[in-house]
Parts: sequence; structure tokens; C-alpha cells
Amino acid sequence: MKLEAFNRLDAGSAREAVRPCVDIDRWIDALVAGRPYRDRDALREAARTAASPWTADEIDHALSHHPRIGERPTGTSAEASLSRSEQAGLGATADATAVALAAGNRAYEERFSRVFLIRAAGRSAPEILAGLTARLEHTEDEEIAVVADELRQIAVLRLEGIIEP
Ligand code: 2AL
Repeated sequence: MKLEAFNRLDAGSAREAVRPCVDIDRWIDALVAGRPYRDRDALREAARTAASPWTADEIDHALSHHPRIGERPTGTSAEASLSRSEQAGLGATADATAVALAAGNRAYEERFSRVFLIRAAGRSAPEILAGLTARLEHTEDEEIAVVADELRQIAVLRLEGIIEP
């Protein structure tokens, strides 16, 4: 959708257009209320500002929408198709890397009691595995800051994919 069209949509349709970016009402409301945007830089800035910071509850809620890395969703929702394309770099993952990612996901969930989240778009499987391995060493405070930043990156990238210049 063109930015021009997004600027003119009724509020309900605008909300549904951006919901697949991240299902957090406060963020969606801020983005929709901030219209009209003069260009995509202004839209991106509003998206970042509304995502800084997330609350702990918002992060928990958003994570429930993200499949594990390596487990690409098969559904037909806008979110599922975004996640599939973000994880496209994992397409030809070597068996050993796939096994290590699955083990890393389990270790992460045991350590932090949540799904491991990383902005997958533009990253290869070995890069994601290296990130996962390094993040297992984090304290909770260090790690929650990384999660918040990755979630922000995913939301902004998705928004840029949905709203064209
Ligand atoms: C995801 C996802 O669905 N898209 C992305 O960039 N990362 N999932 C995840 N667990 O990190």
C-alpha cells in the first residue's frame, strides 16, 4: 500500500493494515493517530518512537505471535507469511545447524522462559545461531533489552514492507 493511501484510510482499516507488524494496540493506535505522514522517514520515526520502550507485558504478548526460529509457520495469515519470508535465509540450513538451532531454542526457553526472538530478515542460519549462543550468556536485564530491540526492528521492517513510498 502507498503511504498516500495509508494516510487516507479510515482508522479501523489503517489499524488492521499495520497489525501484522506487531500486535500491540498501544503501538498501532500511536501509528494510526500520527497520520498523515509526510514521508516514510516520518513514519519510521513514529514507529520507532512508539516502540521505545515496550512494556514487559507488551513484549510477552508480542512474543506469543512469533514462531520459533527454524519453525516456519504454514498458515495463511499475514503474520505467518511475513514470518516465512523473514526466515527465508534459513531455507537451505545445513542439518547440523538446524539441530543446533533447535537445541539452542530449547536451552533459551529453559534459561529465560520465553521464545528466542531475533530479527531474521537479512541474517543467515549461522549468524542466527551465533547470536543465540552469545545471548544465552546474558543476564535477564541484558537480554530483555536485546529482545525489545529485535522486536522493534521486526516491527519497523514489516511496516516498511507493508507501506510503500
Ligand atoms: C521471528 C519471526 O517470526 N520473524 C523474525 O524475524 N523472527 N521469530 C523469532 N522467533 O525470532
